[in-house]
Amino acid sequence: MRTRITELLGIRCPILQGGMAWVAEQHLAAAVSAAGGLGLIGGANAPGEAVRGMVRSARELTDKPVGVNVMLMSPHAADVARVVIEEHVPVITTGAGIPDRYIKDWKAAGIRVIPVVASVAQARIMERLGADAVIAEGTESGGHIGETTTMALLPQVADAVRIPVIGAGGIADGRGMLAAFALGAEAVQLGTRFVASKEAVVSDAYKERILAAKDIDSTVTGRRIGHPVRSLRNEMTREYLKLEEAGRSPEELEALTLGTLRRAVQDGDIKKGTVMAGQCAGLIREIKPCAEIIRDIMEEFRLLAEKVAAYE
Ligand code: TUI
Repeated sequence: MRTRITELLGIRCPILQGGMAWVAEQHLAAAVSAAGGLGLIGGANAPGEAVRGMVRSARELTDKPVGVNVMLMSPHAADVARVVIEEHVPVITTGAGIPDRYIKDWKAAGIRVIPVVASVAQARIMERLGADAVIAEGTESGGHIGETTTMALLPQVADAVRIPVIGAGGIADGRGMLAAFALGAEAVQLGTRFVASKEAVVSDAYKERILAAKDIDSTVTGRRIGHPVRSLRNEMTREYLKLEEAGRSPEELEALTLGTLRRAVQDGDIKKGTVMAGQCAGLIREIKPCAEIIRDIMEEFRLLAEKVAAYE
């Protein structure tokens, strides 16, 4: 299958894996890339040298391209920005900010740069800065989110920019992918679906919690402090929302969640840890290998596209 994104990235299937903190390490990224999509290593809050290690490990696992997501709010963002150049990483996605300080150097190094945006204004800025494409991420996503739904955001971003657009937020199967393409996307990015994969190095408790999730099981913390994060409802989110409602300070609320994503991902503490996941968690019923996830999505996309095309 060919779109401007498959051509730009040299991949077989227009499916990217989100650069999720603590989850998107070398095993997951390599598995997605080996299966024909684009796997990414999530820089998150990791130091540059830790990211370098993951990039090199991924290269041992696959000869297909693997990208890096640079989380711009990280204290190590500048460090990671330099390491990706030194390591000749072919593709960078960015999140939680505008990569204006780095994009020139990345482009000069021949790197494809694909920022995540949550609004039309951000998409226009990224195009002006020289981005190769943008990922329009709706509020259905897990983790740090914007306000607008994928359904409304994607076509407005597609109308606003000439560079190709990748759809993200709430997509977990071929139906979601076809919908995103109808809205103007030339690829999709999936996060939650790949957390519940065989290769993700994530506690069984976290994966099982995604399988058990219903449509209404996620909630958003941090809206009042301008830092909205979507995760599955548990003791942690209840405590957070209670304190947020009581008007506690941003510092106190930040301190409450410190280290809690790692606790859920690695230790399997899904009660007091933070279980970031998108609204599509309720669609996911089975842990599958990444190759099967991608194959099933592509097959469903094709069958459904034919079915839709047959309507008069
Ligand atoms: O970045 C994400 N999702 C994330 S980052 C993350 S790490 C974290 N952990 C705990 C608390 C906070 C963060 C977890 N999930 N998605 C991409 C994304 N980027 N969503 C929204 C944005 C975004 C936000 C602002 C992009 C650009 C932007 O520009 C800033 C501005 O001033 O307009």
